[in-house]
Formats: sequence, C-alpha cells, structure tokens
Amino acid sequence: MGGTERKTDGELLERTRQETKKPELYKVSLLNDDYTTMEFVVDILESVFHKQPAEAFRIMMAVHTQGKGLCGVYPHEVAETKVDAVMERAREHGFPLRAAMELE
Ligand code: TYC
Repeated sequence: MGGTERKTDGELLERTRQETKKPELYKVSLLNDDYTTMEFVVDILESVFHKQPAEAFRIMMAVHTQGKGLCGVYPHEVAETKVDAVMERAREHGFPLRAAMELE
C-alpha cells in the first residue's frame, strides 16, 4: 500500500496518497562485444524483445557503435526473464552477448 493510512480504533478513516502500488520498471539493455554476430543480435531483438526488423537493426547498430542500447522497459519479473532468455540463447550459440537490467 503506497498511501498513508490513518486509523482510529482500527477503523480506516482515509488514505491520503495513492491507493495502488505502481510497479517499479526496469530498463533492459544489450551490451556490445566483439564476437557476437550482428545477425544474432538482430534475431534476439526480434524474438525476445518483439522488435520489428528495422527497429531491431537500429538498436543493434546503437549497441555496436555506443556500447549499450535500450531494448525495453518492463516490470522486474519480465525484465529478469528477458535477461535470462538473452543469456541462455547466447550461451547455446557460444556468443558472449550480455544483457543488463537497471531500475528506471
Ligand atoms: N560488435 C559486434 C560485431 O561487430 C555486433 C554486436 C552488436 C554485438 C550488438 C553485440 O549487443 C551487441 N560483430
């Protein structure tokens, strides 16, 4: 409960702030490396992050040229699942590709 509750004799009188809890959101980014192929990164962006091909290519190039690129913003559990999926698929294909999540 995000709001302050004032109670008298156990009875709820008012909630002065927000009633429902806003989920914390996490930014998920891909990190550049010298070995993962561009094609594999584009494929990850399309399959794990549901990007259209042109957007997937743009993000991949941003990671390639700037070291890091934002793939999406999600609640904690979803962000963790995306990071795990990237790491697992990269491991299966023998690539060192890494994903990171940070509180927005
Ligand atoms: N730098 C890689 C290459 O030149 C491509 C690459 C892009 C790797 C994005 C990782 O997250 C990444 N083959």
